Amino acid sequence: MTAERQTAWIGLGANLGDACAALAQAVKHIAALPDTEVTRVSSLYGSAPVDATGPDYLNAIAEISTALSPLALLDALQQIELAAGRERPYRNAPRTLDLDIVRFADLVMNTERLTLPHPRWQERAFVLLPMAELLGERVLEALSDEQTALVADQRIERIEGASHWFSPV
Ligand code: PH2
Ligand code: MG
Ligand code: MG
Repeated sequence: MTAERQTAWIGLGANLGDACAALAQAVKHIAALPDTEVTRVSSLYGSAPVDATGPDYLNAIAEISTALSPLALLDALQQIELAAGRERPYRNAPRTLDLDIVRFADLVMNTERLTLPHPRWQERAFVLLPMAELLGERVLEALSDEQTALVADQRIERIEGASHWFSPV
């Protein structure tokens, strides 16, 4: 039996080393996962660290179609982070690569390892803007006034269109 494919959205971020190369390489690794296809990627964004210190981040979102379970996907993403030299000295430390599952279909779950949707995705411009690019303005229209005010203060700029920073093989 083949498992049904689901659409999921993965947040990519990096603020150490060659962040652009790390993100592009990560998309290739995600595309190479079993039973998984990268269907679209957002533009590349530059953003000031939110709730964190260190250099500016590069951020983007990859939309995938996958037959992996959420936890199998999480395991795979953590392997890709490790291969990119990811270390976790303290919470929100600068990183060579961060891969977060933002949404997995319409799944809502709350376990020790994984909370879906990502608990803070609507409080972060670096997630909201690329998600709105892929899913439309309704992503922003769904925000509360508080959330809108919160993200309005976060510095972010669109650096490159999707086709410039990532070309599918
Ligand atoms: N990731 C964090 C904390 N803060 N800020 C920006 N701009 N981009 C990130 O990816 C990011 C962050 C924790 O994962
Ligand atoms: Mg993160
Ligand atoms: Mg993470």
